Amino acid sequence: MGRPGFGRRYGERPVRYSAAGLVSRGLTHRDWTPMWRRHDLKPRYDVVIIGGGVHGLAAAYYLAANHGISNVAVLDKGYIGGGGSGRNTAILRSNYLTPEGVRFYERSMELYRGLAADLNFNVMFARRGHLTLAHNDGSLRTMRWRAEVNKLQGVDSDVIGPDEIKRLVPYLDVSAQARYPVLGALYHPPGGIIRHDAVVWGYARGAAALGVHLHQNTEVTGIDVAGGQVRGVRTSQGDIATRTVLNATAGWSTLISDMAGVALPIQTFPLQAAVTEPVRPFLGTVIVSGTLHVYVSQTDRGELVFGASVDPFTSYSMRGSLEFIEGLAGHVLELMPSLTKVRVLRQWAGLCDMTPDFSPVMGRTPVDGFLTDVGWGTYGFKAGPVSGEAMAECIATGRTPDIIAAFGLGRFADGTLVGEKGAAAVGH
Ligand code: PYC
Repeated sequence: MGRPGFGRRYGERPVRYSAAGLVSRGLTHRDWTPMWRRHDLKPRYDVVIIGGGVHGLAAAYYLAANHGISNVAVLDKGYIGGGGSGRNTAILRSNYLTPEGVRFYERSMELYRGLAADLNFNVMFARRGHLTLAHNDGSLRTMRWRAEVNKLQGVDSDVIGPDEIKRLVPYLDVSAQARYPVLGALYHPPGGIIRHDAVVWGYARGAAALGVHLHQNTEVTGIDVAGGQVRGVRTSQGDIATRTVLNATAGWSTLISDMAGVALPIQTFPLQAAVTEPVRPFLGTVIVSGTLHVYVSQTDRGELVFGASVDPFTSYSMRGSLEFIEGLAGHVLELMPSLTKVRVLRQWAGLCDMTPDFSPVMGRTPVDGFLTDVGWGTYGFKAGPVSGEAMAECIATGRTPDIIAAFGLGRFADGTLVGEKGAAAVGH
């Protein structure tokens, strides 16, 4: 797909980042130019994207970069990347359970691998290898199933035993005395972590350079629909006329879709996470234990990032709880008893929009001009690039790309669900 090139046709040329530029600015103390600038809300846009997270920004970027559509507004009621995109644990993988899921997340991995070069922005992708531990025969069976589906789609995944797991993660307790002994693991070498803020900023900068307007602190208060067609969006900063609206929100996806009269089979649950003080690098892989409801990775700075399953109740709360951190600490120590002295620095929560089959709701809806890219459950961040690419294509061409054909809203009426629960990092 041809790229129009930053700023050549649509926007302003951003500074090209390079090592030489860094040194020169260090020596001259010249300020960096802002990554995007503020615009007044225009009365009309070709496309309005609701949600300034990785999904909305990626869709805006690919609309401009791949299809030359740059009269686009991205609206966020808070700040860019302040929702799920800034609250996830930044794990990337494509070792899903269904062929549709594996293909989709693998395309995202491919885009993620090339993203730094594409956006000229260091998104700090680190290929670490990803281990999903099996503590019982049922989990081991699911891991084998996933490994076979993955291999058939060309994705590198295999089931390995405790000796190899120990070799990869020497600090993990794989002894038979553990409360939940490790019987094996699904090993996915291409999995890894990335800097989630950088992904968001990179897409925002890239989209803005191509002419997209980013409107922060702009809350959507209504969507006008007449004769089955979107006509406009009402916001806290004024009204916009448009015939195309993409709902790319997480947490509030049902509230936004309700404004257009499109009911979604989604319930929203908080998911809590935590980070420790930095410690010497000792954990080279991402580790997930569904049975213990925990996943952990170590950042390049040395912090341990932990996450859990979603809280067992629906809520829009984004606060951490003492029960969570107590439970998490116990489970982490069952896996790695030597971490007793590591101190937790911070905990937080994000919102997960869960669908009945753990797959997203993407594409067109019964309201013309109203599209959704929602229902991401605990998988949203991984899917940002491919979702943006596919939704941009869907908007630009009016056709549903094959890669998202299985994820349409109609599947809940047709009974053609895409069951992805078995690929969840942790039990729900
Ligand atoms: O599915 O890998 C995953 C995941 C990690 C954190 C939340 N979901």
